[in-house]
Amino acid sequence: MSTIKFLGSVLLAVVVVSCSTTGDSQKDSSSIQSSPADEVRNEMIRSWEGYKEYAWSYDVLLPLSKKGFNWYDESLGISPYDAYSTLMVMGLEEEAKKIEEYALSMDWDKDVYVQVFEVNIRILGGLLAIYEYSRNPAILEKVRDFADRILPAFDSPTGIPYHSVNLRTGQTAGNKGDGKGNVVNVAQAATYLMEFGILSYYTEDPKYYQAAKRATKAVFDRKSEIGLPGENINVESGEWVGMRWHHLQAGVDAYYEYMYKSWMIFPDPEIKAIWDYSIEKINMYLTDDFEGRRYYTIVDMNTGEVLKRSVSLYDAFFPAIQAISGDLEAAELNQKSWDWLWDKYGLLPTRYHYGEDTVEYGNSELNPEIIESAYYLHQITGKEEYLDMIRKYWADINKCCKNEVAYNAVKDVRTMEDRDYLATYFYAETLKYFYIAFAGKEVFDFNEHVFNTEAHTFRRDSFDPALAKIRLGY
Ligand code: DMJ
Repeated sequence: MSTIKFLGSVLLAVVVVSCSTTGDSQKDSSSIQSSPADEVRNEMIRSWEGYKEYAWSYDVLLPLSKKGFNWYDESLGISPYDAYSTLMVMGLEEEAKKIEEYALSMDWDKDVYVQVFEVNIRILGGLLAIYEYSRNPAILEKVRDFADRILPAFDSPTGIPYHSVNLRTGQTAGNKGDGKGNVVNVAQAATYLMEFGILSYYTEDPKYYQAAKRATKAVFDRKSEIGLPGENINVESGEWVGMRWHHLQAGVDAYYEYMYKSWMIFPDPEIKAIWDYSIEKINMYLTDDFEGRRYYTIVDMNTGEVLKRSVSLYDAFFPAIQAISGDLEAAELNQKSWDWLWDKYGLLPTRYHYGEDTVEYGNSELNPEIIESAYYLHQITGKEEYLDMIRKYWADINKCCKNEVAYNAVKDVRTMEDRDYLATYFYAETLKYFYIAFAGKEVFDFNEHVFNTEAHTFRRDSFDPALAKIRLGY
């Protein structure tokens, strides 16, 4: 653990200073830490000040060395896109306005290859959230410009996007790093229905949603005889590559998440049919009740045989989707297992082999999924136990991972050794879910919103179902 851990007595003073530097005088009373929601909000202010002071214009904050880091040769300035909707939800409009101006000043004519999946959920999702809140037509033009620069990636024989695309030239590239050529995982192949649907709705141009839908169908249509997709697919041949296994983990997760969530705002019957079919297969083959706990496991896509009793912290998104799609019993059982694993280490390890009770990858980037699911369950069931879980997660994250500037990842949850990194989704998701869980319905009404997979927030009533049918072309 870092030697520069935050002392309780110092907290209030730092927060007061931070609040006064944001210019958001409208809610400065929060500098008096009267509630957990205020505490989270103050930590957002402090952590955002940390990014601005040490890493502004970089993609990511390195909070221990106090500098910035870029994903590529050129910065995309990702963190602000991820911070915007959280600042808005917290009522920090003046800070958010600065990000709107920053977004307007951004020139996307950059000679850089970007990962289509990652920039879609973070930058396109973030830009759409800026438009959702501001209704600034110039922002919509920025969104369209950015989307048109990544759209060439979908021009493949299967309709599944290439791994990366050059923002200036539209040239595409496969995932060369793994030596497999034009290969993407299922999440990279088909996590576009929400952002592209929202963009089609606002621009009244169906081409975005149609590209996203074609990609989702391309994956779904290649399911095995027992109805399961694989994990990695060649975008040109449509062949499954590597291990023929299936799971709900990173590499697949948001494929399922977007089927259900996009249908919530854009009731396309074809997508609903894909979801209905898929959830039945998940329940049939992936469900694994092991030593009294409910898991969703790794199986052979062709036979359904369990290949490895292992989970990753990303899979903790699933209780949220189970809960919102109506399977509360399974959602609660599943969340119990995640909470049990959290208690074992005081954070979730990236990968845990529950069959052997061993940690496979011990690192944590303070990922949001377990908090997200506890939040959904609290909202949907009203049970206090889920709020208690969230209180515990907040206390533990503050214990392990708070530093002088913001928060940091850990190299291993067994040692809590610090890692000098703060993922951009800590701003978009982790702090947002804590805040809205504590702040309650008056501040943020769960039933009125839908979240993209990076937790960018959209009002459900922004999208009229009859208009959606026309604008998205289904
Ligand atoms: C986020 O970037 C998104 O939620 C994505 O879908 C997978 N998980 C990370 C955070 O863990």
